[in-house]
Amino acid sequence: MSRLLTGTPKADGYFMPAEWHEHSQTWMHWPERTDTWRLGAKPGQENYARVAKAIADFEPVTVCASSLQFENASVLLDHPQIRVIELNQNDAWIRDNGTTFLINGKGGLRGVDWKFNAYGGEYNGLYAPWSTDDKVAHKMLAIERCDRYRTENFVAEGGNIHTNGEGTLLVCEEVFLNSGRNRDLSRDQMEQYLKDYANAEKVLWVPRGIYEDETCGHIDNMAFFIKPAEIVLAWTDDKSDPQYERSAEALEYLTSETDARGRSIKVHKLPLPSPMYTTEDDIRGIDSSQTAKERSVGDRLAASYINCYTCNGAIILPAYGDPNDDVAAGILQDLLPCHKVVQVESREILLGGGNIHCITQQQPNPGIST
Ligand code: KQY
Repeated sequence: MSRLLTGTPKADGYFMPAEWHEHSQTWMHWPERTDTWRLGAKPGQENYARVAKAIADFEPVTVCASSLQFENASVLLDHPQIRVIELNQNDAWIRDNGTTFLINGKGGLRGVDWKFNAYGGEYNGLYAPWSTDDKVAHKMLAIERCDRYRTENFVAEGGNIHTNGEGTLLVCEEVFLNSGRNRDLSRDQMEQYLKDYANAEKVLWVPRGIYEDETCGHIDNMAFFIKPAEIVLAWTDDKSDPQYERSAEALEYLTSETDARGRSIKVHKLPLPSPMYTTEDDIRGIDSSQTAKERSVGDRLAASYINCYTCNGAIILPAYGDPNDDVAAGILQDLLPCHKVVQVESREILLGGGNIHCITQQQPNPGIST
């Protein structure tokens, strides 16, 4: 069971720990919808399986598949550390429709069930319906017997919330200020929700995310905390690329900021891969539909190495066959010498509009203090 709590995590002493806090497990979905994932979702499933197995070499993984896909997923995910369970979805982005787990430093584990509207609801959402996705967080918490906080009047996705686990959140402004999310709330009201439900004292608002990111610019494609007062930022030196001014303004903002404890933020630039575009092959085999985002040849893909995932002892890093794959891996390896950087080719996930961080959700070990 999962009781619905009426207070806030902040009032109850629960907080969102940093992604590097030890995990009990990682959660993922299993892609299925054929109007988003080409060729019956088979290449997408293979890509999800590669990510799941890479993580499972370091920690247990739970993959949620629909009843139709349970058997198939179980075969493709054969690994001693992976369990497949039946749990329905509208699409396969558990970073966003899943719970944000919270701990209290005394062994307690709870979760936030953010209201989810498929990245913009009827205004500019990416698919419809999204009601099954909006129940995923509750179901995860029920499976884990954890109590739940629900933000019925505040839409948020986990992909737009990073934390250093020490009172500072990192979000992207263009997502929260987009009319499809919380048009009746002011920025201050949204900040208060974030502070109350992730339990933080300070929110860093990066102005914009990656150019043409269909989520409206999720922070998990643009920047993340690698250490409590150190952030890695997606970067290009190409001033003719529309991404340049986005990265430059984020750099200027972050380097002028401090975290909740008053520490200056150190920013590490992580190069982007060369711009990538949707090809005819990428489009072929996507089923026509009125209820999912249309994809066209020549669309700029929001490829970034920032969309990586920190698990116990490793960073699972997107690879694209670009010369910067190894540059990015080297930078992260130098920053985190005790983690193993594991590169997983992820173009197929990118074609669905996200990447490795978007398809994973960490469950922190509540017995470990931060
Ligand atoms: O950026 C993410 N956290 C998710 C990407 C979702 C894309 C939906 N098509």
